[in-house]
Amino acid sequence: MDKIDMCNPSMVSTSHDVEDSWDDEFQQLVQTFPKDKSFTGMNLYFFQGFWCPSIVLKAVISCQKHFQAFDSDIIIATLPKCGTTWLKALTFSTLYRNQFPREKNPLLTYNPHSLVRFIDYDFYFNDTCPDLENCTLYQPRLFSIHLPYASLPTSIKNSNCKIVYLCRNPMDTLISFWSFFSRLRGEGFEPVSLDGAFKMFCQGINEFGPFFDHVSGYWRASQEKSSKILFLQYEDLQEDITSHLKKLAMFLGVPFTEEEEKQGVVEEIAKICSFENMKDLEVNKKGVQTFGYPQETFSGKTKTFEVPCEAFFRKAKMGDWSNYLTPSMVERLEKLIQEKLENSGLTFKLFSKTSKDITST
Ligand code: PAP
Repeated sequence: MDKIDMCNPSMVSTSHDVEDSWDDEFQQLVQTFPKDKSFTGMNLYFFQGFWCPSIVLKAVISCQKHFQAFDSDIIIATLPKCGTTWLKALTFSTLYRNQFPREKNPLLTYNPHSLVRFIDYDFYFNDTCPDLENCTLYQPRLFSIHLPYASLPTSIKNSNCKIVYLCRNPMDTLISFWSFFSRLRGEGFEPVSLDGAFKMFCQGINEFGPFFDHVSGYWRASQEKSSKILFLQYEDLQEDITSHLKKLAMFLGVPFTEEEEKQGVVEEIAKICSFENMKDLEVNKKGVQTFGYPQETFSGKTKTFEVPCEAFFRKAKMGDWSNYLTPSMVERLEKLIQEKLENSGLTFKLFSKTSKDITST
């Protein structure tokens, strides 16, 4: 098995390795796509209106061709660094709560990314047409994906499956993104400059970006199809997890019963999934998360990449951006938020430490 090492700074250029492994037909197809390098160091291709990381481009095309959604499926959709790990934990614990003993939530021993696999970064990473009939631990099937709404496999859009989307204010998303990749590059290597990261983020050049297109795509779709898409914001979950867990359970078709509410099941799930609890679990302090779904059943050469689990748990603080962004950066992003979301009805809570309390833009 080939391993793409996310912890090694050379990961930043492994996309070259990925490209070397593409067959001629694919190389030719990809040559027609505009190319750039993200501030994370990854090669990106502009494809169907978004910046697709080269390591996952083939998987994206495969899943668009072959993924067959069931009406009962639940899909978690996010941009990276918007709270994917948390949403996976919350959805897994809520949806399957009656399928394992309360004191034995698998989250206590597995990282959420092992329990809820990516369609793009896991199942289709090594296999153009994997057998996904019974691929999840419990039923109904629960998957996650980073693709923008417009690029989802058609069967996800056209079936009755449900999508839970989570976004986060762009300032904290950027800082979380930048910190994650700066840390993964390791010591002794040139740090990723925040200035450069900021400029690229504002231009929309980042994994699955532009940020605002991703968020707006799901926002509009959720307005049109509210029973299919639940649109959530990280800041709202942080402010009131209990009522959002109830909303999530209702949306998933598994509302909490009065009895469960009396027994404190909602608070129990919130606590298990809390940042404080999850970051202190042995698996998340010492474990390594492997992506690429290295199943033995997959034939031939498989590629995987690993991320230390602790990297998914940094600070989880709202408004942490105010410790990093300069006033002119803040001004530019605030203008961008206004411009991009004008008349959409969507706003972000920015939670700046420096500007009194909450800035809602
Ligand atoms: P990913 O795209 O690499 O999966 P993702 O989980 O989407 O990352 O986002 C990581 C952010 O969620 C981190 O934010 P920070 O950098 O601002 O700290 C991480 O700390 C935060 N996070 C992880 N788990 C939780 C949780 N249980 N509750 C709240 N926030 C969390």
